[in-house]
Amino acid sequence: MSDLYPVPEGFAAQANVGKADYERDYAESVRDPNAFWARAAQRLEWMTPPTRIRDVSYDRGDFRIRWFADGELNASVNCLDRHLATRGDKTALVFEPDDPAAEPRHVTYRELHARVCRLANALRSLGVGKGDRVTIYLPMIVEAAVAMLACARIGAVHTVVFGGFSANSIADRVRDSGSKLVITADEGLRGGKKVPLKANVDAALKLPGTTSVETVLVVRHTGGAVDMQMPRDRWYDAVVDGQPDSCEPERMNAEDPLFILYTSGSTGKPKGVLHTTGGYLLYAAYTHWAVFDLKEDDVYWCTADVGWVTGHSYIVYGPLANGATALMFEGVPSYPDASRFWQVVDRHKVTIFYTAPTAIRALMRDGDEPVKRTSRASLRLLGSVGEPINPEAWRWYHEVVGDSRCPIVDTWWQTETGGILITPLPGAIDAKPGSATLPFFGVRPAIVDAAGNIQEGACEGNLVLLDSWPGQMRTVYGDDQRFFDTYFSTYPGMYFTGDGARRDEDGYYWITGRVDDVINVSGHRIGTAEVESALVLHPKVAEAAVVGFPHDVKGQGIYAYVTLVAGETESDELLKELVAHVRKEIGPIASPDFLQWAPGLPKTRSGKIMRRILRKIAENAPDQLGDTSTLADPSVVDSLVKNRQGA
Ligand code: 6R9
Repeated sequence: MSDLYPVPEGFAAQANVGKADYERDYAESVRDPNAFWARAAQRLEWMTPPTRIRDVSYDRGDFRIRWFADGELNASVNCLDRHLATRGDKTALVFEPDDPAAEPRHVTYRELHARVCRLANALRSLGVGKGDRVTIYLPMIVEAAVAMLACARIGAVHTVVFGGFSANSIADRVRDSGSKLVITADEGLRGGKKVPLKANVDAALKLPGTTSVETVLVVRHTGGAVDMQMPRDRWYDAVVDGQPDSCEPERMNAEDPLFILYTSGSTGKPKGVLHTTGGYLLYAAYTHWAVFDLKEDDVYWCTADVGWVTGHSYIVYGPLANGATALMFEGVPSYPDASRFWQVVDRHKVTIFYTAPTAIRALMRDGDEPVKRTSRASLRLLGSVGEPINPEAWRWYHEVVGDSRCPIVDTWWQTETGGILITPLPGAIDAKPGSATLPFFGVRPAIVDAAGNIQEGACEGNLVLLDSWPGQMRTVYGDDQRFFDTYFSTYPGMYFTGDGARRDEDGYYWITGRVDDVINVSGHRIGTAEVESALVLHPKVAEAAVVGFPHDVKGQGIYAYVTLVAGETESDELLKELVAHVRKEIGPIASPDFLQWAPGLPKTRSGKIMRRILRKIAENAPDQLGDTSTLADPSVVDSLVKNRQGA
């Protein structure tokens, strides 16, 4: 096959996992998962080593997912204490500020350990203990990692909320998790613009159902003015400085919760994805070491935000559990210009770089010059995550960014999976642009048809996983039934990913995108139902239908059809007001790209909105509407086609 990028020989010769290792270990991992994962578990430092390894059933009535269930450990000890003897003076985190003229900072493992211990002690002094929930709403600063690890140290369950979410979204997450404490900052800084984090928290905590929060810790970051509401609000420094810089870690069972992270699904409010301590940490660490071919001297940079799962697993837990040097970048790829990423690479001699296709596509539009004016000689491996990468962007990433020298790992996974499931191992698996290639150890993907029949050979259908892996989510926080219904009821006995995929004649997987009502906007998951609920909350909106459409840079954009309450008039002002309303309800990341007035929506006679038709109109393919004979009123379609928005 011509479009194959073989593993470069030099890379293969030094790789952590070679071709023969992959083939042998993968075979063992699926033949005898207990033996395989018992051995893998030795990567972590356990207070009580596990003797029970895999305990899983996907069957209704007998449903359980447990890994290492009699083991005990502490995640922060694994990420910090155990490195002190050998890596105490090694840089754990490099902080690159938004402003390129500001000084970067280097935090050693010893310093990070002390900072985590001080905050952990402070949290205990504020009455936070094992099992309590803590909401973290911080910019990409070192304190975000410190806060996560301090929670882990005392057994508190963190729930990080991305800084691009609004007050309403914070309130939803605080309410659902029952958080006792919130850690935020005065303001964030992105691309020179201030983000009013503390003000958003203040607004969130005025909303009903948020009284569980007793304390708000505020990191002084930009120095901007904030309202401090005493005694609820405390300056982070005032509470943390003066605490002892050692702190007894909590003994956690492997199956004790580590964190909750909210993510969008096809129905209702975002789900609280719950991950536990042992399996998650092992899976994040193991994949980070194998997929990124981690070596002691690497400088590793993942450009994700800690508010997403990629930041959890591949900025904080995986890299730090492995004793790596990880870079945290506060800013955005386009500030002050399109060369920023590569300047940061040169400045810190980054060797491994992991980003999202949307960033690559955006930078590609600015041409090769902003890349070529930098050296990038330190780079040896590139990664991609968050959405399918189109072959054109893959080749540009490979040829222009990586000077045709660096392998690319296209890593497929989800918030729910905790870590990477399908990916090339860079020293073992030849790449094909646009394919996530083959499964990681222990992962058993399959493709099923609509009826759930497993397909053989080259085929296309829905992607399922036939067995568990240690990093799998354990439940939807507070809603075991929703967990089972969402992931295990569509195809009994299998985990349904919500993604479609194709498998080629070499057994390589090509993820084709979501097959449910989830839109992937710049790698961020947004449920159409969430945007619709936000729109209908507006008093002038009677009904709304939201679909995704192909977008050159974002992958997918958001297209909203809105029917007004009788008597209300369509106007450009109202259109702007509705977009602003969605930003307020969910956050800027959910802003519709296009909003079209819909005097009527295409519905079946039983009243179901036919999104298939709305998607085709949004993507400007009115000749592909398909069967419209079941429509209650076919005339609404003509008027929608005629008034379509966008290019
Ligand atoms: C890690 C993360 C998960 C959804 C997933 C899929 C899409 C992620 C991908 C990819 C194709 C890749 N996705 N990585 N699609 N190729 N390499 O992104 O988690 O935010 O939960 O999104 O993202 O559709 O189902 P999350």
